[in-house]
Amino acid sequence: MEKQKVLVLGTGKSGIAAAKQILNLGGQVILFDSNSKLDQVRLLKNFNQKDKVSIVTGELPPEQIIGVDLAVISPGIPLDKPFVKQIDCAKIPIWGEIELAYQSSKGKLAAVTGTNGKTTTVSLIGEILKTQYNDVHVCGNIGNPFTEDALDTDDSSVTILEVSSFQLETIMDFHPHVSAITNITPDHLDRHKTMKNYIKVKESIAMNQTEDDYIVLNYEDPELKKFGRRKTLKPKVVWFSSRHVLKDGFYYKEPEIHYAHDGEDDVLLNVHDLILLGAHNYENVMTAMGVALHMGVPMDKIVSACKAFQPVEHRIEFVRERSGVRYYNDSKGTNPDAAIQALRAMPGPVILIGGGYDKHIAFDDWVKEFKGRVKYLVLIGQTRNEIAECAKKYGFTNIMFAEDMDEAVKDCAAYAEAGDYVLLSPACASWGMFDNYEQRGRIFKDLVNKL
Ligand code: UMA
Repeated sequence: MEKQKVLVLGTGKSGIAAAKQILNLGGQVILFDSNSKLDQVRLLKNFNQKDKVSIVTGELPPEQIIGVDLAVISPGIPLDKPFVKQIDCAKIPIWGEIELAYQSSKGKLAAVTGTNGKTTTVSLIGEILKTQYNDVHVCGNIGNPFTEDALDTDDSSVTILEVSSFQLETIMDFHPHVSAITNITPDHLDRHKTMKNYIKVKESIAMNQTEDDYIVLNYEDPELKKFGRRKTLKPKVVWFSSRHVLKDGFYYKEPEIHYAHDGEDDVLLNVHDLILLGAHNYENVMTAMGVALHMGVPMDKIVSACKAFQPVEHRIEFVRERSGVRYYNDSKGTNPDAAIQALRAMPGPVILIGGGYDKHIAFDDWVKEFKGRVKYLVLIGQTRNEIAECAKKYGFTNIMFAEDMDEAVKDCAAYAEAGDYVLLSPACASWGMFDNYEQRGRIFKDLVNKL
């Protein structure tokens, strides 16, 4: 990287962290962002005066790519953007931010992808790894870019990464020792266009793994079951199942999680001893157990860490009880499948806040779950008309529209009765109304706490 001229695309968290890594390695950075409204002076405050960094916003003039050795792309930038094609045509290699970090990182690496459950699983794996190793890094799509940590790792370090499909699109040598795919259900089809593409990109997490590595897969996911049985798949497969008793792997049989291996069947824990709720969380626990075991953590430490683990922020997170109404924040429910899980986890009638950015996904499966569960649906964002039409198709008509989260929360409070559950679980991304799902969740919690 020394003396190299690197064009970093995107000035969000990933772009800034990638630029800093390149500067630390002695490179020179041009930071580009297609948002012309960005404040360049504010962006420059991320760097020292002596740093060799310049900023370009709006259009990318052709002269800016002259002499560029490498481009590093942020995950949120689609690869079919004209400026990305322009760089590709100029034969400049394009690495994802994850790949850049991977090239400089040391120690053991595990990576988890999947449509849902990634964040809980990765956080739990992080907690388990900390019981065994001194230098543990938890990064990636979970919120802190891998490039922020990569240069701080050494041979004794252990890194657990959450990787999204966006990040996997631009890997090259990226090679985790243990990988996991939690599940694959429709998401991000605005970007990947077809389910086939989306599945392929998720499966690429294993593309550089060898026979010495491991991949943890969901036995109940039809796509992953096929993938795990593919002859060309090199890593050893560790299965987990929430519905079938397995002869080899982790499985849940109410009320216990078992580990079947070498002709033995060990009962690991009773799920009532977990703080995490719901069958989807038992799947997350089994994924984490599979990853941690093959990252060298003894089973007794794994089990104790699982029992002590608290739910992560924005994932079926209890906010408060007011006048007998319990409020839950599931802002991380950014697709129908995640939102279905949250809805199923609610023990009583639900007033549901849904809607947001349009990822071109059908809402039918989510809406079908409303019957007998949802009392009122409060809709916000770009997808609200589409969701309302879909709900009406299935005979659900208790629908309200709100202009913003403030109005949505007030509507919920006005309609909720003691014993009801108010749930923000939008089945959509936050973009368009909020910067990210974290901001959406925090605004919701603030408004609920102010009621
Ligand atoms: N930008 C352009 N041109 C474009 C699109 C975006 O210049 O055509 C610029 C934007 O103006 C903005 C920057 O790119 O300045 C944003 O980059 P980014 O969208 O990659 O966002 P980061 O802040 O770098 O955050 C990213 C991940 N975001 C996305 O993948 C959209 C974060 O995941 C991740 O936590 C972070 O890197 C650290 O690794 C968030 C996410 O929503 C949580 N992920 C999706 C999901 O979980 O479903 C995939």
